[in-house]
Amino acid sequence: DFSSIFAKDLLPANNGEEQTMRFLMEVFEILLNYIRKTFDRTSKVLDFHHPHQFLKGMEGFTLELPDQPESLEQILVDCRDTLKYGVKTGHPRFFNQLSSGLDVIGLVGEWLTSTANTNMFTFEIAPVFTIMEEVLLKKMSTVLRWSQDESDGIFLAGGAMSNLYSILAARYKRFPEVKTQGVASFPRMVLFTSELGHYSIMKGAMVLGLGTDNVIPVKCNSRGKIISAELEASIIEAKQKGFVPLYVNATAGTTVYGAFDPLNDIADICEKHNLWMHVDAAWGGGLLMSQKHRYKLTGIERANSVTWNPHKIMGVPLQCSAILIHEKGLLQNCNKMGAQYLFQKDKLYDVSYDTGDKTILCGRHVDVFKFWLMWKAKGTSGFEKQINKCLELAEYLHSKLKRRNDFKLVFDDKPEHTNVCFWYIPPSLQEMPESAERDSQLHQVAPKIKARMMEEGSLMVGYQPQGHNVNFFRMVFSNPATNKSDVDFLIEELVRLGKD
Ligand code: ABU
Repeated sequence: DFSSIFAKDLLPANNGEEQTMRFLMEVFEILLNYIRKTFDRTSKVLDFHHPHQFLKGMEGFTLELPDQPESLEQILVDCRDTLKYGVKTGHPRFFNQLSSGLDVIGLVGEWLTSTANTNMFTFEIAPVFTIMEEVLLKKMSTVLRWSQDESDGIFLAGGAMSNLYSILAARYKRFPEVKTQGVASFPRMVLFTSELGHYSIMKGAMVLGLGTDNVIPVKCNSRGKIISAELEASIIEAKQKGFVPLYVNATAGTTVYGAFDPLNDIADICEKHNLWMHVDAAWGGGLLMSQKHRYKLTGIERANSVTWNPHKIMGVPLQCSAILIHEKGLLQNCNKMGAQYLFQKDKLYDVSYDTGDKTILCGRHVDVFKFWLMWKAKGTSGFEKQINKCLELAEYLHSKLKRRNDFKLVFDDKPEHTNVCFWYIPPSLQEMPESAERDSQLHQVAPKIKARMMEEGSLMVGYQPQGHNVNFFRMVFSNPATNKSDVDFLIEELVRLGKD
């Protein structure tokens, strides 16, 4: 019973060790229970409540902050409730996002990281973690087939941030004076990206003062890949208008369709017109670990920069995202401010390991330990098996849906990544001829099913419209806990929830 024990009684309080140990053991029990439930298919993926219910407080769970300390008994209740009302993203039937799963070694890595509670800016205070980062970046560069002497990088807070850094590095490489003079002194720079690429390229252009109007979307073919001829035509047109084509973002694994752009063709165009080639492989990068699937990213070795998120299909707990730059020293020169209170040059060790000035941040979370620990525990071959399994599940779902007339696939051909996009066609629409009215009714099906699945908590899958396609489901596999039985369940559950 912790009802008369308070935070002040825990370490560093005198004689606080016993209470601290008892309290942590209780917390561990709560976490272990949650982990058990996460993998239990009879347990719900979520216990849905609306925002206003959280704000009002429910069943003794209030989010209001008190003026006086509450007992550790209440703190334990709060911990239990926080997990109870959250979403079990490691559940084998959570398919909502590109990042899912609950890797026990990764989790241990995250616990240890929080316990160490340090900052990545200097070797001085993170000696082990800064070197681990270096080791991981080198290993990832080797997987990219870049020479280690020419590669660099840093772990950042997500793929959008990594994409932003790629634009920043590209601009600095072309116009280093922009660092001191700002954009006003320079010609209008334009960027190119797939019309189906991630919206973070637009955000990057906005943040860096280039402007979203200067991001030129490039048309894709029917499978969602950039049409290289369209890219080259857009570059030539931009030059004729007097703009400076700076950068192309190619995508390896688009967010919705999972498409891979033709990287070698894009590299040829970038070389010909002297543009920086970035590959957003946040989602697709993991496939490089698979001998069977890595051919889909052929040409990535020619990129100037790559975004790769191990927190997606590699299953590393959030967050873990890297920007890799194919030029040593560029990031440091681009972002360095040399604050003397932090980056003193006369320290006792090799200060090139004070990597914090490669970023536009000051403080930086340790994202590398869990990834390093998982790589040790699985080996490269473990990641390969995990990723191959996810792709096999996507093919299994695709082949099952292809044989049914109550589902329609967005793409009939075999999935390249684990994205499988489809419509569920309820009985009332099955006999209805193609028409605007049918499309309008079909558009409402996925959101209705999604609302029912959230209320029931039996699974979670995302949906969206895309271009001329009305709302459809996007299934993605990235959770090692998911099996074929979960795919069978998904189909039957969508039929059940989709009843007219
Ligand atoms: N960074 C894109 C993640 C989107 C998703 O999980 O669906």
